[in-house]
Amino acid sequence: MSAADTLLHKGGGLQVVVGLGQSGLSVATYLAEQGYRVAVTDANAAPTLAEQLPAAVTIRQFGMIDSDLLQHAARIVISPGISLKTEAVAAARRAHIPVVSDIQLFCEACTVPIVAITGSNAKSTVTSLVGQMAADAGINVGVGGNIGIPALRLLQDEAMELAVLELSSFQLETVTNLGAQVATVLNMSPDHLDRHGDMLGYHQAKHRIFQGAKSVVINREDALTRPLVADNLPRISTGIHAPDKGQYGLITDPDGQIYIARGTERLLSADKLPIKGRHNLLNAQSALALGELAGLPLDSMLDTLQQFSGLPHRCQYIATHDGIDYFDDSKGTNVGSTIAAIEGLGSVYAAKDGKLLLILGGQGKGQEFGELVPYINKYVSQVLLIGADSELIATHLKAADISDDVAVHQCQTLEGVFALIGQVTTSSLSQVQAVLLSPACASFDQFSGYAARGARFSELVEDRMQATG
Ligand code: UMA
Ligand code: ADP
Repeated sequence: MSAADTLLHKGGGLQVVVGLGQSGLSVATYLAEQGYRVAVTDANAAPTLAEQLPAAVTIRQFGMIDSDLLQHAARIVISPGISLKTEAVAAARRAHIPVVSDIQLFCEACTVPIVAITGSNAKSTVTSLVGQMAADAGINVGVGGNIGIPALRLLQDEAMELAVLELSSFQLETVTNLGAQVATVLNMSPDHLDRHGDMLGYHQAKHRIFQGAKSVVINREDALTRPLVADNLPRISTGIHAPDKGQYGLITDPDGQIYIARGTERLLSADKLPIKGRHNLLNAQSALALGELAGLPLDSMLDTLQQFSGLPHRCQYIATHDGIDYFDDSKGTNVGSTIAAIEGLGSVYAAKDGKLLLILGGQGKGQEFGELVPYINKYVSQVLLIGADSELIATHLKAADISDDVAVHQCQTLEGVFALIGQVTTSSLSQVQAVLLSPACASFDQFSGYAARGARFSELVEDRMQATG
């Protein structure tokens, strides 16, 4: 007899958790505490988190996503890493069994205001900034979601006054009526198309963040960040141009000094921010606008901006060796983020007649890498390719007319990159003043994640410094 046969009948209240990663564990624990009957299934035969499951969760089907079990569920809670198209899940949906994410359970139980943040890029940076702004303003804030702490774990703090959530398209695709105090889509560029099929599917998933929102923050330069349905909600915009009254933007003085501004009021000059690059000036504005709509005091938010030094693996300065600066942007996992990194750093080095050496590649996620070419042609002299999709990337770059002045090398691995780096950076023709790891790809073909890829990069920089003195 299968485990499913011993279970309750459909509708009898069984909650089936699909996937036993961090979010699956938080869901199973939460639902068991609530007194639900809970079952867990995972394609992995021996998920490492199984030993942390509460004893009350006795039905554990590992080694495959158990279709039979799913058919007996009153509700399925799916992990973000698992596609709704997975056959067992798709069959359950056809049978009209509700499929939700941990975020749905969170928003149904959460009684404090939620700041909800999504976008193709900058989510973690803006989420951390808003969280820090709230904490610095003396608010008991919970920060979680895609950033790494499953949202449901935040509910363990009963004194929490504000929740700041980073949400991925995977977490949003099954969420209804999130009801955030303030919601934003920071920016939209292609990512995860292998899961969502096309930009439309990806856009639809992201825009579920606006359902039931009480106010919104939009990016004036990116029409895809605007809610599609007309509404009269309080709305603040951000952008790189001078802002209208009540909006955020940048004002550039005749002497070149750039300020973050709200309407005509100059709030902070860009050089007071430890985080650099135009993209980070936008990120700072997004955090200010979200904070404003969540009721945070402006002066305190401006203090936070002057303290916040950024997160690891996001255009993070590592070291200077032989006159060359090394930057780890391993979190640059899609074309949009890598464009921001090339532009942000490239413009700094172009001002000194320098070029970038760019390390690209990994798992490509169905993106069009030719979109990088205008930025590469302007700011990069050497492209070193690694990972599973390196041949595909080379083909895309060529088809998009990468300049003959840019040398493209196939290196397979980061170790291969460092074997070549001395040779290409010392060539007087290369003008390389900075090495930038910003792969525009996922890392899972060669690493456990972007953090491991970034850590290996730093190790190899360190080794090179030791070896060459
Ligand atoms: N699994 C299956 N079948 C599959 C795929 C996975 O059974 O087809 C199982 C695996 O064996 C594993 C479990 O599902 O046991 C993993 O679930 P998961 O991939 O959803 O990972 P979690 O540990 O629950 O982490 C998830 C998010 N991961 C993904 O969306 C892939 C984490 O975001 C998030 O921090 C965490 O929930 C807490 O909310 C990570 C991420 O990479 C950082 N996000 C993507 C991104 O930022 O680009 C979207
Ligand atoms: P996410 O959580 O959305 O992946 P992060 O804050 O971790 O975002 O930043 C990931 C990468 O996105 C950074 O390493 C940088 O290359 C790029 N990035 C940061 N801010 C922006 C922005 N405003 N627009 C485009 N790309 C950005």
